[in-house]
Amino acid sequence: QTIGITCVPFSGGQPKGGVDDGPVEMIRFGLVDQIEGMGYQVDISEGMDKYRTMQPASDPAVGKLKNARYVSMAARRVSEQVRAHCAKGSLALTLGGDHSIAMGTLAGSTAVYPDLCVLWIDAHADINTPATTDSGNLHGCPLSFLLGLCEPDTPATQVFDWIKPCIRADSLVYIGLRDVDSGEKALLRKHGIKAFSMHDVDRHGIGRVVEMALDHVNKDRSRPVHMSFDVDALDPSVAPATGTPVRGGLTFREGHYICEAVAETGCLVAMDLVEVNPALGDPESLRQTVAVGCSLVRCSLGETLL
Ligand code: DIR
Ligand code: MN
Ligand code: MN
Ligand code: MN
Repeated sequence: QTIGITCVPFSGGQPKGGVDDGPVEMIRFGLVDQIEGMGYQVDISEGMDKYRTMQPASDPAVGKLKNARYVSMAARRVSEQVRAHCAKGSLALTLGGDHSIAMGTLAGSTAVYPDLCVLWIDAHADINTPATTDSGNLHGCPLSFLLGLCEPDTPATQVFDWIKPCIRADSLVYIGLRDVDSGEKALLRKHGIKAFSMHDVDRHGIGRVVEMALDHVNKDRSRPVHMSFDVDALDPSVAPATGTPVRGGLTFREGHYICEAVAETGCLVAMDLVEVNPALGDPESLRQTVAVGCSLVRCSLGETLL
């Protein structure tokens, strides 16, 4: 089995610099050697500087959306990389970068696996539309584009016209939510999207939550799975170096348990590990967050299965 890695040093989906250094720090930490050490081939597609150089000279707000053209171009490039990895039969591993790049990873993976289901592990729902977003940060919006929930025929949909709706509402499930905007709550309700918040993790335990989540989108464990893991799903005591930390998150073990359970299904075809921001916090916070990011990836590839 080959792991096709796409590094996406990109921060245009939110205002804090540094998240574009997430991939290089995870690679520097030894992630490629670690994955090869598990017996996989690694196919790492391109250098690190492509995304920074594609920023348009002028990118005025599109409605409320910030850096919309830049995000669109970057995500489109990501989609081509991920699609190519999946088409070769590799497991597509994407290292971010902020979560707006998931517009690209999921556009790419669903092009090859139209029937795949999505596990979104995050403190946030990332489903704001161009109309509901308060911040205008596109890392809070990728799912609205992928699910086709954006208001039609607006300037925003024109900038992102290459994204076709590719995920059905009943093929998406969340784990870890605890900071969801009111407009997002309305969308989750309206479309009947299944979400396991931290309240559900407290009530049922992570084992039961993962089982219920997989039962919802993948009852007989036969569909391909794309797991998009925002490191801010973890508690800030476990993953401090991230742009929008929220108290009361997943413990170290709960986060790893999710990855192990997904590995156990044997259905994983794509994974994103995003929002590691090495510029935030002291050197120890950075080391801890990079280390936990790498360890989540390894667990998702089956490291701790006996
Ligand atoms: C908020 C925060 N819902 C927004 N989202 C974040 O900006 O749309 N996503 N931090 O990762
Ligand atoms: Mn988040
Ligand atoms: Mn985020
Ligand atoms: Mn996110």
